[in-house]
Amino acid sequence: MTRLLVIGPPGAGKGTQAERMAAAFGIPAVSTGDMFRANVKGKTALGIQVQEFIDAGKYVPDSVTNAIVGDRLHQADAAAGFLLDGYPRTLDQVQELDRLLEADGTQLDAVVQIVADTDEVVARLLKRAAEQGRADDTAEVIRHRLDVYAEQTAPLIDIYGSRGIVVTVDGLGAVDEVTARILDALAE
Ligand code: B4P
Repeated sequence: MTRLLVIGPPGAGKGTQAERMAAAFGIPAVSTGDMFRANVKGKTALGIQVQEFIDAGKYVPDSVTNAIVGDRLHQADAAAGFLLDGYPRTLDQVQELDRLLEADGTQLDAVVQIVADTDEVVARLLKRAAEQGRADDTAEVIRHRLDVYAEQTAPLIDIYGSRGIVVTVDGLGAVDEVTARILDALAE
């Protein structure tokens, strides 16, 4: 398993599990959310451009997101594989990823869908808000992020499902339990 992606609603545990999966498979985790937040923190030109979208819980425009992922996947450490966390999130991003992989003569091995109900993800994100104060973890912005996910990203699971590469895992329970479920499901 060298080319993976993890998908699920905000708060499902994507970032949390992505780190663990990447370590298990010896591949880099590529998180668009982390890359955007690092740029916002560093006040780079990209950070200044994307901050308003992230703080409002809106998706960063596809052209911007596709460009940073394209650059990242062409770095040497991603040549033998990668784990994408939080990308693709739109149909346009799926098409761009398909194009990138085809150009490299590769394809995705699996799409891990982490499932968690709305009450649980809202509770987790509000807890993170209290602990870390992320600008997009307020109750109102969380609601908007969940709506955007349902409208724009959830339909992508059917696209990958029709390719027969989706592995669905229950995201409830302790972090270690969820990791074990994912690794077991990928080993089947
Ligand atoms: P992300 O960084 O991807 O934010 P997220 O959906 O909240 O997921 P995250 O990985 O942080 O949280 P997780 O579920 O692991 O995106 C942030 C923003 O960036 C987006 O809203 C958008 O503006 C922009 N963006 C990113 N990618 C984009 C793209 N492709 N296109 C356009 N825009 C894009 O964890 C949440 C919390 O739950 C954590 O506190 C964690 O500790 C906790 N948790 C995890 N697992 C748990 C468990 N089993 N039990 C209890 N708590 C758990």
